[in-house]
Amino acid sequence: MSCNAQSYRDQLIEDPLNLESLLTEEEIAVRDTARAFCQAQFNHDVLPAMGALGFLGPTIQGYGCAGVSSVAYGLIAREVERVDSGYRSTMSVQSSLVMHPINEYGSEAQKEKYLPRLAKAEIVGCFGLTEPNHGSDPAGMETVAEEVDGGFVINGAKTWITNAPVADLFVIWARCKWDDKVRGFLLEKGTKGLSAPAIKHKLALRCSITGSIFMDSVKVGHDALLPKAKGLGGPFGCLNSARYGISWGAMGALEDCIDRTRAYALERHQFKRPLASFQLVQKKLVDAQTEAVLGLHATLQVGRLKDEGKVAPEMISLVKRNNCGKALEHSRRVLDILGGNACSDEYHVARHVANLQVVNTYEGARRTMKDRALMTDVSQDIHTLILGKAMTGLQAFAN
Ligand code: TGC
Ligand code: FAD
Repeated sequence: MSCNAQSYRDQLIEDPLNLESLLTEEEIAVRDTARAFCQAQFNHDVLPAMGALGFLGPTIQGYGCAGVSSVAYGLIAREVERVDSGYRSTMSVQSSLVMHPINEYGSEAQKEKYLPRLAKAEIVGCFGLTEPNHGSDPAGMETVAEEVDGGFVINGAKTWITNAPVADLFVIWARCKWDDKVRGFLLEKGTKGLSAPAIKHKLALRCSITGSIFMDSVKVGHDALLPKAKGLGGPFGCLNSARYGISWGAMGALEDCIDRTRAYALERHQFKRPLASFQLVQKKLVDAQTEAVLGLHATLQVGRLKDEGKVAPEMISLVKRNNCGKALEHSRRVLDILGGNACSDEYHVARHVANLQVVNTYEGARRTMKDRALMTDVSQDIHTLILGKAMTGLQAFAN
């Protein structure tokens, strides 16, 4: 052991399997910048502040983006989600679901027009895939694009879209009438027939703004089409990037729940002893910490493979499924340590729990609890099916 007993114990609390030793100097610098930023005041001007630090589209090379590793991107997501999943949502939609498709599937003109402004959050973007009748099953989408003189006409509706009510740029996925293939289109705010009302009174992710999108014969030019995306692989490719970031972020939220409940358990006394001295309380903390550490190390490995160009979507499904599920399960368990204070927003853990329910749901994973009392036997439908198909070669989504 290279460190003394005290520093080893400190490390056991902060970083039990020494994740830090697996990071490059640049990744540690990005993580520290993100951590310092996230301690500062957080509000709705957060996106421009993130842009100024290079946190938006951070893995993109050029166009005013930072060009850091996927691991560094994950470390940013982890720090931001320690504060609130809603801020990470806002950030990852801008980065993974708006800048990523423009960078991957856009023309040079589209990249030059939008990426530098998105990187600084001079404009905000949103990603419209989910529809009122098609969530887990985007293949059934009803939004259609028709080619007309001078461009395209788009009709349809999207729902539960992060950033939509404040978006300047809408990445819209639509089925094209001429060949029945799904393609992406860039719609600008203010275009006739395009509206994006907010979905109000959300119980979770309250600091991110969510809305519907209605497109009533929205006419756009040929330059609105993302030329390099044809078929569902287009939107699903974006989900790989977003799901990867969420895998880091969910662990950050869980880490914050652990830090807060550990501190509370050390301070709060019952039966003349700190709560932290009771074995059942220690078990909750240890179980949660173990899952956070294992989840982080697994996601680091996926990040390294991603940076080496060796990642498969199923690897991302595996860590998205595991980390979101474990974060929800263990944040709920440690919430108990707060007793009655669990229901006060002053203690923050219940807010994380509510957020993590959504984080588990969007991007294709939703948990069903077979044993709600013990919260032990859980499954996450869509990623379970993706991994089940990989293991058996048989797809179980539909007949
Ligand atoms: P399937 O037949 O499996 O595939 C159709 C085509 O897509 C390709 N593909 C992928 N390509 C890249 N990456 C992936 N992960 C891919 N998965 C599939 C596939 O190769 C095929 O290509 P081709 O060329 O042969 O046509 O499609 P399916 O319709 O059977 O898909 C099944 C399923 C369940 C996996 C898929 O529908 C799915 O993932 N559903 C979940 C939907 C979802 O995750 N929606 C998320 C919406 S965005 C969001 O929630 C943002 S929240 C962000 C925030 O606020 O943080
Ligand atoms: P459904 O598809 O109706 O599923 C309901 C339940 O049935 C789930 O438990 C599901 O797992 C299960 N189920 C479905 N099919 C199967 C099957 N074959 N086998 C077993 N079980 C199945 N979407 C975007 O496009 N862009 C965004 O920016 C975005 N942001 C969001 C922000 C928030 C706050 C929320 C809540 C959602 C957001 N979404 C976004 C939508 C999100 O991706 C969908 O809610 C999610 O994909 C699930 O779709 P659904 O809600 O229609 O549920």
